[in-house]
Amino acid sequence: MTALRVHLPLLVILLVAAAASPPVTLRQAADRAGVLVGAAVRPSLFSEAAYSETLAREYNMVEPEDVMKWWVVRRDSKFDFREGDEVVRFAQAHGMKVRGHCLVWDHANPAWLTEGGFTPGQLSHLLEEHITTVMKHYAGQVFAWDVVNEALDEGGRPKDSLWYNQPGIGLAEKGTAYVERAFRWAHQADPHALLFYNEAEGEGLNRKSDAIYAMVKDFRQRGVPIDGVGLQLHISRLDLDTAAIGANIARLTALGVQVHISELDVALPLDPSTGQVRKDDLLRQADVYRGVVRACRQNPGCTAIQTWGFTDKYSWIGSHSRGTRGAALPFDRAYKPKPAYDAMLEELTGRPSKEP
Ligand code: 9MR
Repeated sequence: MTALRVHLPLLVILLVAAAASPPVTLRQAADRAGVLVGAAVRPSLFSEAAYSETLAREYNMVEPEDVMKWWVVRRDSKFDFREGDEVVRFAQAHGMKVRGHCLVWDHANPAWLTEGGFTPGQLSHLLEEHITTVMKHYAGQVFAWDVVNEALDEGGRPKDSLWYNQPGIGLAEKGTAYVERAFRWAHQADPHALLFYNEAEGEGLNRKSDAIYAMVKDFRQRGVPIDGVGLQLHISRLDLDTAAIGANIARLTALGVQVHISELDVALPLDPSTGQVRKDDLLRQADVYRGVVRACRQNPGCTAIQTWGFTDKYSWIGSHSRGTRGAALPFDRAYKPKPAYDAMLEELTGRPSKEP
């Protein structure tokens, strides 16, 4: 008791100082700003101390990069939640939210499904069972789901796919009716989860984003349960039109849905002999990160900013580009924050993170 009395004023001073001091991590800044800052993760890397420590320190949300996809959860036709559960356990241990990805996509599906010769009736049953079982397993643990991923082509038309028309779930050539069916099943499975449509290259103003807008507007008018749109933002150009992204966020949120920046990364060209990036590219990359975070923060309906991984040590870009591009994320290969990190922190706090 005596010790408490002696130290109480000191404790109060420390608490006040802590509340007033500038946030030093993305997570602190995001918590104060009331926004989610997340990263796509691979649970096989949780055993690497720098990976886990950086993740838990800097982020308040995680999303499995791959382990909640069909090809992991349904490697054979039985359900296997072990790797997804590891992500949930990590998040719970560190007070983070989990964003689920993804229930309906024409990629990352197991061969038994894509080459099984199923009829539309059988596929419809399989998809309903999948959405229902996965979402019920994670109910209360995964707060938001990418229900349907990348269903549209560049022209804004539904892509030919297993779920749409090859052979589809029985709604072939009926536009976005199969997307609607998936959202309705998802809502039945977990009425509390936020349901997102997630898309690539429909972030600014173009035919694809016009089609997303039209679909969401139609869904909202007819009471189809959709809560948000994920704008992926895999960026490979450093002259990004962030005003167009801001305008797209504004028109989507005006429909009453949230927007999540869901897969942000900014790939840079690598020197073919050294594998290094140019220093001024890192600064230009930081400006892109800054522009995206700013476009999101300008709109209260944009509630999450997530990068696709967080360290350049582990990113899909390397293998995808056969080593010609990379260094796309806010931390370098040694987990050191890059200028992109500083730019994110500045935009989240509203002021420079470092003294000049
Ligand atoms: O980064 C993911 C990579 O590890 C997988 O091999 C690939 C196929 O499942 O998916 C990558 O993530 C994609 C995401 O699921 C959807 N948007 C595009 C992402 C990058 O390709």
